[in-house]
Amino acid sequence: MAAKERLTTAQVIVKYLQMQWSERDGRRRRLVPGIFGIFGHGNVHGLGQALDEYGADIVFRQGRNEQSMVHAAAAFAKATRRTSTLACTSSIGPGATNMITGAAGATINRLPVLLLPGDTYATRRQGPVLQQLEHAHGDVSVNDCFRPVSRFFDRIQRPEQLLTALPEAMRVLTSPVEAGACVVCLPQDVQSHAWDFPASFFEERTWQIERPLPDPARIDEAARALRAAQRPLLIAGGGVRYAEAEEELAVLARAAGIPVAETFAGKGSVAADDWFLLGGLGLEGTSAANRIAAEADLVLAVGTRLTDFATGSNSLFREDARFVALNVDARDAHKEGAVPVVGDARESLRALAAAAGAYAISDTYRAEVRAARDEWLEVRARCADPIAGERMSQGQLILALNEAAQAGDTVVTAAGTPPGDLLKLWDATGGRECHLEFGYSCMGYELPGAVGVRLAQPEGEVYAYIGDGTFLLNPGELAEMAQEQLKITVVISENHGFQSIRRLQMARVGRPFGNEFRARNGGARLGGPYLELDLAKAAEGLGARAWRVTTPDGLREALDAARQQSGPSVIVCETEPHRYLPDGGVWWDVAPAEVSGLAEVRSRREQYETDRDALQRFHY
Ligand SMILES: Cc1ncc(C[n+]2csc(CCOP(=O)(O)OP(=O)(O)O)c2C)c(N)n1
Ligand SMILES: [Mg+2]
Repeated sequence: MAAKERLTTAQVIVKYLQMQWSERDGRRRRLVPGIFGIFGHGNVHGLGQALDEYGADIVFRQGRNEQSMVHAAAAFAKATRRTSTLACTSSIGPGATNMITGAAGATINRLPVLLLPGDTYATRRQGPVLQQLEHAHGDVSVNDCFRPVSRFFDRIQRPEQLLTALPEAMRVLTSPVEAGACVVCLPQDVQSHAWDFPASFFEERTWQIERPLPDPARIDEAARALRAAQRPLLIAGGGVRYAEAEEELAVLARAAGIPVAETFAGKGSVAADDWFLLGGLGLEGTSAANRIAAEADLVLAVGTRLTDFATGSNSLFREDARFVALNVDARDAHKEGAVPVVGDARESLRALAAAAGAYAISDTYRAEVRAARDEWLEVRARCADPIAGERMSQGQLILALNEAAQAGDTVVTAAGTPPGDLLKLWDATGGRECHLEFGYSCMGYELPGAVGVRLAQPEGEVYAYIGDGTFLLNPGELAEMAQEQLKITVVISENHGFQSIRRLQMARVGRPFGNEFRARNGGARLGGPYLELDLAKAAEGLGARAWRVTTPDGLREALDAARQQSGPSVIVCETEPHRYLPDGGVWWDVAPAEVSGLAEVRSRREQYETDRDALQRFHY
C-alpha cells in the first residue's frame, strides 16, 4: 500500500505549491514562493487554516485589495521573466470578483498568476450562502466571470480532483504559449473537506519552461524575405523580454544593420545604447521609429501582438510592406499576413541570424536611420527645457527621474500619460528597467506592480510613476509597503485630472467635459477651481515618507533623499496640466460622433473619416 496522508483540499494546495519548481536554461527556482490573501468566510477556515498549519515555506502577504494582489503577482512574474509567480487567495463573492480585473490584465500580458478564489457551497445544504448570486443555471456562480479572462479555469467539487487540476494549472503557468491567469475556484465547504492523498503527490516536481524551436522551412522563408528587403525594421515586443532574447536580438540587428523599434512590453529589448535603437513605436512612439516604420518594406515583428498602438490602428505601415513574425504563439505569428515563425524568440532569432548569412542593409539606409535617431534625440533633449510661465512639465519630470536612475533600478507604470511618456522618453539602456503594463493599461497596477517587482528583485530602486487620478483610485498599497517595509519610491504627477483622456477628448470632441479635478460650481459641469488635495499628507497617513516638489531640482533632491530610505517614499510633483510631450505623429482610430449639433464635433468627424479612408490599410 502506497503511503497516504489525510488532508483537506486547502491543506493539499498549500503543501503541493511548496514542492513546485520551474527550470529554464538550467536555472531552477520556486514556481510559487508566496501567496497574497485577504480572508473572509470563503477562505479563512480553508486556505487560511492551511497556510497557518502547513505554510512554513510559502510567504503569506496580506493584501489590501484583491485586484492589487493579482497585479502584484503579475508584476512579480514579469520581473522574473515568467519563471516564477505568486498565488492569490480571496473570499467568495466580492473578494473573488475583485480579482477579475487583475486576471484580465495578467492574461492579456501573458503573465502567469495563480488565483484561488473562494466559491459558493458545493453541498448546498445551507441554502444560499452570504454573498451568493443565485442563478437560473444552478452550477453558475460569480466566479464564472473568470472564464473569459483566464487561460485555465476549474472548480474543485471534490478534494481528489486536485490530483489532476493542480498539475494542469502548473503546466499552464509554465507554458510560454498559454501563460495567463490560472483560476482554481474553491467552494467554501470543499476547502475543508478531506481525502486520503498519496504521499507521492507532495514530492518535489520541476516544471521545464520550454523553448520551442522554429520550423527550419519557416526560417528559410523568413531569411529569404529578409534578404529581399531594402528597408527592414525590427519590432521588439514583450516576447523578447520574456524569452531573455536581448543578446540574440542585438546580434542580428548589429550584423544585418536592422533598426529596432520597441513596443510597450518590449521596452528595454535593446540593452545598450546602439545606433539601431529607434525607441518606442506607434502612437506613443518616437518620430525616429515612426518615420522609419512608415517606409519599411519588411517588418520583422518579434514577440509582439501588434495592437493598435503599435500599428496606428493599421495605418502605420506601407501597403506593400511584408511582415515576418517570430512568436511562440501561432495566433500572433500569423497576424498581418506575416511569414509565421512559431517558436521561442531567442531560438528563432538565433536561427534567423544564421540563415540571413551576410545580409546587411545599404549604407544609405543606415545613414537615414542614424539621421532619424539623431533628430529625435535632439527633440528629446529639448523636453528638459522649462517653459516660461508654466509649471514643471512631465517631460522635465521624466528626464530628471531617468537621470537619477541607475543600473538595476526599475520604473513601473500602466495608465494615463505615464506609459506613453515613458515609452517615448525613458532611456531603458544601461540596466534602467522600464516596466510598462500597457496590454490592459489598467489604472491601479502601478503601486502593486511596484510591490511585485520589489519582491522579485531585492536590489536597486523601484519607482512607481503614477498619475494623480490613478493614485486616488487605489492608494491603499502604500500601507502594505509600510507593513513589509518595502523600499519603493512613488512619483506622482499631480496634473489635476485625468489629463490623458482630456487630451483625447479635445482631439475627438473638441470640448472639455468631466476629466479634470475641479469643484462643482453650481451648474451641471465641474467647472470650478482645481480641488486642493494634499496627496503628500495622504501618503504620510498611509505610512510613507513624503515630499512635495515643483521643479526638476526639487525632484532630484527628493529622489536622493528617498534613495536613503528603507521603506516607502512618495514624491508629489506639481506638473502643468495641459502640457504634453511631442506627438508621435501616428493616427489612432477613435471615432468622433457620427452626428452632432456641435460644429466642433462635426468637423472632427469629417477629419476622422478623411484620415481613416486615406490612412488605414490592411495586410493579410
Ligand atoms: C481602471 C481604469 N479605468 C479607466 C481607464 C481609462 N483611463 C485611462 S488613462 C485615465 C486617466 C488617468 O489619470 P491620471 O492617473 O491622473 O493620469 P493622467 O492622464 O493625468 O496622466 C483613464 C481614466 C483605465 N485605463 N483604467
Ligand atoms: Mg492626472
